[in-house]
Amino acid sequence: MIRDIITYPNKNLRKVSKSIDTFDQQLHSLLDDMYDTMIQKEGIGLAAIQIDVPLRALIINIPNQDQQQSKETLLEIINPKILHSQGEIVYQEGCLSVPNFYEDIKRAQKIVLEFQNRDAKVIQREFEDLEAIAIQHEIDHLNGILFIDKLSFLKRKKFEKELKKKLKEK
Ligand code: QAP
Ligand code: CO
Repeated sequence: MIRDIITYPNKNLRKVSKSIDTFDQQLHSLLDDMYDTMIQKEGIGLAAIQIDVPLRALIINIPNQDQQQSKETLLEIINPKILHSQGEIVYQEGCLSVPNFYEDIKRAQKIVLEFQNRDAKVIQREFEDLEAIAIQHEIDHLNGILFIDKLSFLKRKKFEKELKKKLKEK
């Protein structure tokens, strides 16, 4: 089922999401709905809070070389914890909750992550480049942080100006 995405400045995006301790059919439905919603909106990552559910779950699906998204490479990440970060990488990020705005953000290039899958299994794995960027972006959502919070003062002004313009146009 496709659900609605909440967008900035909806204050629920500032909630700190709660850890998940019940791995039941309801959680599986949530993850399935997140996937349907992300694909329909043409996203590559989504946190549960973006569909207004304040739980520590996120999904990532990076397209392959042919720009195709495949469910085989879908990552479902619950209760993530970054154990190590290393390196730096800059990437022009966007967000389904901040539509039509993109800006360069600096993140760790490689992370070691501990998380659970939908069956509660604890997994430790290393991620790099675009997957690592996406995971860090989505973990920020779990803590109420948006990528626009990481902009310089001037770039943040640029964002607020563009947002005002968009609101006027409607
Ligand atoms: C987070 O972002 C991310 O403005 C996921 O009009 C960002 O899926 C992961 C999107 C950077 C890795 C690198 C944004 C779609 C999708 C828009 C997204 C839009 C349509 C953003
Ligand atoms: Co986002």
